[in-house]
Amino acid sequence: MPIHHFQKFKKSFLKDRTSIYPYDDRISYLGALAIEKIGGKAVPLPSDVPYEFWDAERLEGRGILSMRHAALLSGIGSMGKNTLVINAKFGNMINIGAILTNLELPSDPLAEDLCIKNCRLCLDNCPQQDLDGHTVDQKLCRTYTYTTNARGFSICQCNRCRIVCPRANGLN
Ligand code: B12
Ligand code: SF4
Ligand code: SF4
Repeated sequence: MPIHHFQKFKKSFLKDRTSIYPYDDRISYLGALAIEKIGGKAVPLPSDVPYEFWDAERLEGRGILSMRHAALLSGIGSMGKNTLVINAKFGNMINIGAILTNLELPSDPLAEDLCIKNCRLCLDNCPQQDLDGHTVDQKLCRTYTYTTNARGFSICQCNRCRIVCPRANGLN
């Protein structure tokens, strides 16, 4: 998302569950079309649902691809203890999209670790205490975070682990 749009709509970006991901998916789709135009094969992957795996009892899902791990390996950023990817310029306020392709593309070098060594702000501020520094207890996070507002729209009511991070907006 262009940064001036993001600054203007940050509050709704954080709460939104329904219109941001189609926006991401559209960028991946356009990227895939661009790859096919130059002769490659390309499949855009969904940035949120559908899941590849779902455990209804533990409310635990996995995407077709873990975009955070793909982002780490492609040099976009490093992983914070809140499990979110931190980019040097945009912090953890990035959403990630992915395209599978048969083009052989050179990778960027891995990014430097931006998570602050002795910091625990995200862990200590999570209202559900569902973060352990490596992973997240999805059931605890989901049941607290995802809800509907008075008008029936699906919203994210918690982003504490994202907002409290001193790297939330990058190094600037
Ligand atoms: C399921 C899901 C959730 C779940 C689980 C989150 C999670 N951290 O995995 C819940 C509902 C809790 C969630 C919440 C949120 N989510 Co979410 N979510 C996803 C989704 C759809 C799949 C992630 C997944 O498969 N997780 C399961 C596995 C991979 O995670 P794990 O068990 O922690 O993995 C550990 C091990 O299994 C192992 N491992 C597993 N796979 C691999 C692969 C490799 C190569 C390696 C080395 C290791 C490894 O290492 C991991 C760390 O210990 C992704 C989109 C996508 N397709 O990636 C978005 C995504 C991760 N979510 C995102 C966001 C923004 C959020 C929220 C901020 C939104 C909100 N307020 O609801 C919160 C943040 C909560 C948090 N601290 O994670 C963004 C993250 C952007 C960023 N900057 O990193 C993503 C990437 C969506 C996107 N397209 O941008 N989400
Ligand atoms: S979104 Fe909220 S409940 Fe979920 S891990 Fe982050 S701080 Fe905890
Ligand atoms: S709040 Fe602190 S510990 Fe958590 S991801 Fe940000 S820098 Fe790392």
